[in-house]
Amino acid sequence: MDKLKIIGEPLPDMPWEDRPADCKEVLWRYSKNPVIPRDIIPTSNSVFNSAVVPFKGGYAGVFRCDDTNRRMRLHVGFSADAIHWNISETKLEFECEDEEIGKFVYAYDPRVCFIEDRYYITWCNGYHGPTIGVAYTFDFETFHQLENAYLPFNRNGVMFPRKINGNFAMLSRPSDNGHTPFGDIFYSESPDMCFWGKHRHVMAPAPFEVSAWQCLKVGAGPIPIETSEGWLLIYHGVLQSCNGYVYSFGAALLDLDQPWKIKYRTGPYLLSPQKDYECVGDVPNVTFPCAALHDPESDRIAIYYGCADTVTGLAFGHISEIIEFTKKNSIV
Ligand code: BMA
Repeated sequence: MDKLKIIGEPLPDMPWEDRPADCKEVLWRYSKNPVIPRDIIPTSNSVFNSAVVPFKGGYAGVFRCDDTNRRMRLHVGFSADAIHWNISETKLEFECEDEEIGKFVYAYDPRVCFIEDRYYITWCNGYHGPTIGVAYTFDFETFHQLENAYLPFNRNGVMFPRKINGNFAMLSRPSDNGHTPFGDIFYSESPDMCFWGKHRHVMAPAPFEVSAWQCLKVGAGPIPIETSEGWLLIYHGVLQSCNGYVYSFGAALLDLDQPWKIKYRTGPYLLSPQKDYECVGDVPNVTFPCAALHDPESDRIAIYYGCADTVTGLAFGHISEIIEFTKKNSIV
């Protein structure tokens, strides 16, 4: 491969640990996982499926904190090192010009994406069932809520970090009102972050006999990373075992100009629930990535993933190795 080019701001101080000597995997886990415990704030039952970004020389995040009523809430947090987090004890409140849209029902699985001059937050928003809520902030203090992107039911709204074909672009996964035993990833564009269209199919679950970990449903994970090999998308896939759903994750490379076209897609998973904290919790056997930090210069990536719907884990890797692995083991 020609010299790989990775787009993004330098992040030399991002969280990092070298690959352990005995590790042969593409990704390896942070030795002090889970990086965020379930009870980091007094009222949280669990903190998982959360989004972190570089912010003002440190880091900010929007965290899924289910409370001890087991209600799904978002909370803002800040950190100097992206490992030790100070998470607000009060839930994130959106400001919204339209009362009907701004009426809070529930919020979960946030993603945060910096585009041009602000941070956009997308999340699974309760509006007659789950759909994709959208908001923006400049400072992680005031959040302006916009129209929901889609009709219900939808989950896993993940924005691209720049406009594509002159439009904002988002991946999502139409779903049902329950635990959705199906799910494909779709791509949509918007000229104004209000009206979404140009919907294109991106990815279906894989056939069981080809790649079983992703044979029931798939959904986009962190914000895609732009590289000279295409958009690097980390996505989750689900297998249905006799014991329930199992959530693992893999990678795909999407065409830069037509991101609904998949160039490569991993057959083997990159990470699956194997550690106790990934297998035991409120929902066993879930590894669910929602954010990644990366440093183009050092080729490093740190992936934040929810573990068993209870705590947050961190895994490390090299972008070039993930790309090489994806191309070598592609099922496309
Ligand atoms: C999905 C979402 C995620 C969750 C996963 C496993 O449908 O609700 O938030 O991590 O199920 O329970």
